[in-house]
Amino acid sequence: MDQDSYLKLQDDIEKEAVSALTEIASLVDLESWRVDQLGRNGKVTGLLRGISELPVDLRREAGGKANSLKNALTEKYQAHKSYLEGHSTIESESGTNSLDVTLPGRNIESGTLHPTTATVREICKVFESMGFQTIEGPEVELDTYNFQKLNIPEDHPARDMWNSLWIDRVLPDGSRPLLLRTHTSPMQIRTMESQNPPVRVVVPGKTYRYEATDATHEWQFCQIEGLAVDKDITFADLKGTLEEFARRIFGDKRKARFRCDFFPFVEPGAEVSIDCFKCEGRGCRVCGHTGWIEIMGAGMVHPKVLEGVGYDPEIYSGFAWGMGAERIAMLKHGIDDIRQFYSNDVRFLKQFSR
Ligand code: FA5
Repeated sequence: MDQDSYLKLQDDIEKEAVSALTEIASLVDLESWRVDQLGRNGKVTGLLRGISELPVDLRREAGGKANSLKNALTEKYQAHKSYLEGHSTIESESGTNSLDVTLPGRNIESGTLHPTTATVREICKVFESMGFQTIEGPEVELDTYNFQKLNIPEDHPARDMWNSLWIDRVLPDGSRPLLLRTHTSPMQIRTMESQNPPVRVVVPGKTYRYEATDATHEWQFCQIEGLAVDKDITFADLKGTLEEFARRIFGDKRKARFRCDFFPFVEPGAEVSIDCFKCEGRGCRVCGHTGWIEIMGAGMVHPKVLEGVGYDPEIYSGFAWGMGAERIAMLKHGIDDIRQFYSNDVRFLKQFSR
C-alpha cells in the first residue's frame, strides 16, 4: 500500500467510527463498537499492523497518525461510555434485549441482630410495657457490689455458687477487689444506692463465670436482672410479673415451674424453670434429663440488702430476678446447645435473619 491510500484508509476508518459512535444509545452496542474498532481484530488495530507493510521512510509519520487515531477513538469511547452509564434507562437497555425487566431484583444482604441481642431486646420490651426502665452497668465489678453488699461476705461459702474470674490487680492494701461480674445482681445495689424508691428496672448485660461449658452452660453469657422496690410489694407481685413475662415470651403452651431456691440476697428465694422444648418434659440431654430448663433465679429482696442501701425494710419491700438470656433464646428457637451462640458460625446466625 502506498502512503496516499494508507492515509485515505485511515481517514475513512475515523469518519465511519465517529459517525457510528454518535448513533450508539446502549452500553451493549458500545461494547460491540469497541470490539469492531479497537479490539484485537478491530479496524484500528489492523491499521497499526499495516504500518509494517509501508515503505520504511513513511512508517514513522503514518504510525504517529494511526496512534493518534487510536488514542482519539479510545477517548471518545470512554466519554461515550460515561455518558451512557449516567443516562442508562430501562427503556434504552431493554430496547436491545440486554435487560430483562421482568427478572426479580437481587437480594440486598444485610446484617441481622445476634439471637441473644434480639432476645434481650424482646424481653426488655415486655418488662418496659409493665413499667420497668432498662439500664446498664459495668462488666468489670468490685467485690463489694458483686458479693459483699449482696449479703455475701468475704470467705462466705455462698461465694462458691459463682466461680469467679478475678482481675489480676492488687491494691496497696493487698486486696484484689476487681472481677468480671458473675451476675447482673450488683446492679440491684448500684440502682438502689443512686435513687429512692419506688424502683422498677431491668438490667441486661454480659456476665462471666470460671466454669466448664456444656449444652446449657457457657463461661460468658448474658443475664437480665430485674428489680422492683416499693411499699407493699409481695411474693404474689413477683409471681404475677414473671408468669406474665413467661406467657408473653413463650406463649401459653410452655409450662413455668417455681421452686424454692437459696440466694443470699433474697428471702424467700425461688428458681424458675420452663418445661424442655426438646423432650416436652420427658427428659433428654438438653435438660439434663430433668424435663425442665432453669431460666432464672428470683426472690424477695433480703431486708439486710435493703438496709445496706439505706432503704427501711419496715416500709419497703421488693422482688428481684436474674434470668439467662441465651437459655430463653434456646427455648424460643429450639436451640439445643448454648455453645452455638458464641461459636461465630454464620450458618447458625443467618437462621435468625428477619
Ligand atoms: C444468679 O446469677 C442470681 N444473681 C439470680 C438472682 C437474681 C436470684 C436476683 C435472685 C434474685 P444463677 O447463678 O442461678 O443466679 O443464674 C441465673 C440464671 O442465669 C440461670 O437460671 C440461668 O438461666 C443463667 N445461667 C447461669 N449460669 C449459666 C451459664 N453458665 N451459662 C448460661 N446461662 C447461665
